[in-house]
Amino acid sequence: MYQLHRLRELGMRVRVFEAGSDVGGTWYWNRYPGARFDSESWSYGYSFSEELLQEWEWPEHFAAQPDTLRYLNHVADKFDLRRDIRFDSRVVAAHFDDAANRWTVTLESGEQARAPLLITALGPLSAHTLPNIPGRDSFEGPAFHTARWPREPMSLAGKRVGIIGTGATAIQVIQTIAGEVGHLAVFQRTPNWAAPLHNRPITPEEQKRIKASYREIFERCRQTDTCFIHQADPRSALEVSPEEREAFWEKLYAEPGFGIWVGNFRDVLTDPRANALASEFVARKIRERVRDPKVAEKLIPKNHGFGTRRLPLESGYYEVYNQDNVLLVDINETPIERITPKGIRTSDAEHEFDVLIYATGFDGVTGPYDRIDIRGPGGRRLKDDWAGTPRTFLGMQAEGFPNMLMVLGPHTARGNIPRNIEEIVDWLTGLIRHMRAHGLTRVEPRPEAVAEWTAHVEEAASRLLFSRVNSWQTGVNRNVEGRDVRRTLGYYGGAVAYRRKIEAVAAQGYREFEFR
Ligand code: NA7
Repeated sequence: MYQLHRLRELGMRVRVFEAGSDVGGTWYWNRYPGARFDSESWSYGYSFSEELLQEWEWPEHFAAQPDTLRYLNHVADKFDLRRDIRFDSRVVAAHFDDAANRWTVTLESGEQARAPLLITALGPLSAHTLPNIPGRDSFEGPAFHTARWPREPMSLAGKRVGIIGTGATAIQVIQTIAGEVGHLAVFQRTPNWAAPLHNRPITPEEQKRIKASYREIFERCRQTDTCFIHQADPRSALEVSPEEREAFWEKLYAEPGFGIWVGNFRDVLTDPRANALASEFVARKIRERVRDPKVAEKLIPKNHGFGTRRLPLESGYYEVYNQDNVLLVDINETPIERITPKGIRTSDAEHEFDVLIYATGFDGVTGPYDRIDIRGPGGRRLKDDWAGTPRTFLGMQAEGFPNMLMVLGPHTARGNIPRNIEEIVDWLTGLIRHMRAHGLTRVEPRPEAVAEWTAHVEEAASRLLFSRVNSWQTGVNRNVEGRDVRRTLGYYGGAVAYRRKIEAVAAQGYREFEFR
């Protein structure tokens, strides 16, 4: 939406193809109960329009999905974006015609459109995946992925519900529905570390203060490596006294948002010893909150350290397991054998359900690209090029795919997504402006620039503990063929370094690109 807005400013004709029936992307598709920001609302909207900032009121510090969807609709209306968006238009192919210097985009309906420039804004988490479990289609009741929650109102009150997965999504669903369902069985393969969100409504006084300080808020986001308001503490967890460490962690655990993740001691996410101490602290919290010690142990990750996967934030998640109507099924102990017409059969029991929920995640970052047949000159397929790992320059262009520009592609800095999006869109808009000013019609990164950036991306990721752990962030999704090997899908050298790099490339006249 922001890219459309910026390109219009250049006087360009733009056509946006959107698979959904309306605007919203992630917040259009993910309508499951409890879906909400884990990021401070007031740091997570668009920053480009002062008027928009001043007129919009976030009701809560961490906005719920309906509010975010309302916000994105408001933005679409305010900037009159809909007239250039074609909804219900899933793109299935994009082929580059070398001689004509044009992309041809094909929709599911067979319709085609041609344009000199193709911009992908596919979202890193839009290709949802279902588990490959025998009998999956045999279940007689409603069964759906969280990203395809039924649009018509559906009450879960008193129902027997089974949910597969315990990622950020599942945690939001579980804590939200546990109080109303008759019975809830959670099928867990890997427990995740989670910490309290501490959400609450924004008071009128806070609203005023927020509106008066947007410039400072966004300036602060510019200074942190994740673009969140939280910045890592410069101290090492290992150099402070145990009392000091404990006090700091207690404080972080009691504070809202991602502070405990990205505002922790500087080495918690890089040094295994510091990480082990932080993990032990959070494990203790879980043990305190879950009454049955056996269940508590199952909920404590043993094979990955705190924060080495995207940290889900929770509101009463652990206490859910103290309820009589909630059962945690560790599928490592009792594997799922099949889905049956009545529910789920594990190695030791038949679980009967009225509703089955798949909170089984996404084929992250490259998945949405793999699902489109993208071909460059000579029929070169992006999917083949990226079969091992993606190769990009700045995460904004792939080698061999002229005039295809990516918003939030692989290898860009990621954290506070709207901040990342605005930065990339502004930069791409600058590149396009440069091309138009110089009469250039074709852009492609130089192979040596791609090689250098890709190597730098790999090197930066290797310093973080998360790159040794399987997750969507490291490109592992065992429900997708060939996606069982870890890859580097983001730039983890920090948003500040990323910005410095992209600004330098622009300031020096885009020398890493070949233009025609
Ligand atoms: P995640 O974080 O990828 O979580 C998916 C969950 O589903 C995770 O617990 C998986 O277990 C589980 N899963 C996936 N496939 C299976 C099968 N076949 N059997 C059992 N369990 C399975 O996705 P989310 O939607 O929760 O969150 C994605 C992002 O959205 C999140 O990081 C935020 O940025 C917002 P596993 O861990 O693979 O063993």
